[in-house]
Amino acid sequence: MEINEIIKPENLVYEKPKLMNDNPMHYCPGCSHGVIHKLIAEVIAEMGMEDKTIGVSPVGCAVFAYNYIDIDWEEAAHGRAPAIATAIKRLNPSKMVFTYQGDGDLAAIGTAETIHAANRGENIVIIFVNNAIYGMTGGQMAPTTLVGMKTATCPYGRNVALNGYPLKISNLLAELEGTCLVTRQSVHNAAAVRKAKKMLRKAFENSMAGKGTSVVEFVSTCSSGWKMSPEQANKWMEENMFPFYPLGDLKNVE
Ligand SMILES: Cc1ncc(C[n+]2csc(CCOP(=O)(O)OP(=O)(O)O)c2C)c(N)n1
Ligand SMILES: [Mg+2]
Repeated sequence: MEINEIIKPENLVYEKPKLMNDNPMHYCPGCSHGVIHKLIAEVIAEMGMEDKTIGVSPVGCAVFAYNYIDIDWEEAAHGRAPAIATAIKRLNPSKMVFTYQGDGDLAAIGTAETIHAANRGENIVIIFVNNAIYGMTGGQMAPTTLVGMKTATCPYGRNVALNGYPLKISNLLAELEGTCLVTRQSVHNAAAVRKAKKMLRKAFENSMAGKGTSVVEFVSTCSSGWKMSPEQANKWMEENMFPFYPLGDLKNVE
């Protein structure tokens, strides 16, 4: 095939998701947020829910998520996304509603909102991007920071006696009656991306079927906050994050 033929959009194997617009992303090289955005955009379009989806943006690095995926969005104050999503979904049951939250947002300042929305079984999807750090504000310790992991506020490493244990909040959420799906995924390689997309779709379908709350955790990198190259960060995540936050379903009610 001639090169001009190959680069015709219909002949390309890879296509940018239709819902992702052309705004340049502000994320750092190697950041997991961009890939996760892409999966969300693909799943919404494949479900034909472009005009019926409302995302709730967080406070954190993904605060500008509304700039990149062309659906309706609502911005929430730090940690309050599940409460906002509750109101949106209850007032508009025909809409598909999801929150997008970092570990600081979901597991620190928003713990109460997260646990109670899930315990009420709100028909929403909670997308939880766990990079074990407060990325946006300069890499401070988060509830999910691993023991021994160095951050701006624990430069000698997280110390259990001082800082307590890392919080496996997805495990807590899986214990609640209101959740129907709690799964831990990642986007560090092609196989993981495919698996994550499948679970994301299941989560969105659950919310429309009225099955309760679905939680999709993404164990993620923060190369800037971790002070590593994107490649080192992926490797570090595999070696350190996955043993503590193992990938797979914690709960999947058919
Ligand atoms: C009420 C309130 N408290 C604190 C902040 C400062 N703040 C902004 S982002 C952030 C942490 C975000 O971390 P996380 O949710 O893990 O997202 P990430 O940036 O790592 O993706 C904090 C504490 C704020 N914006 N509002
Ligand atoms: Mg974070």
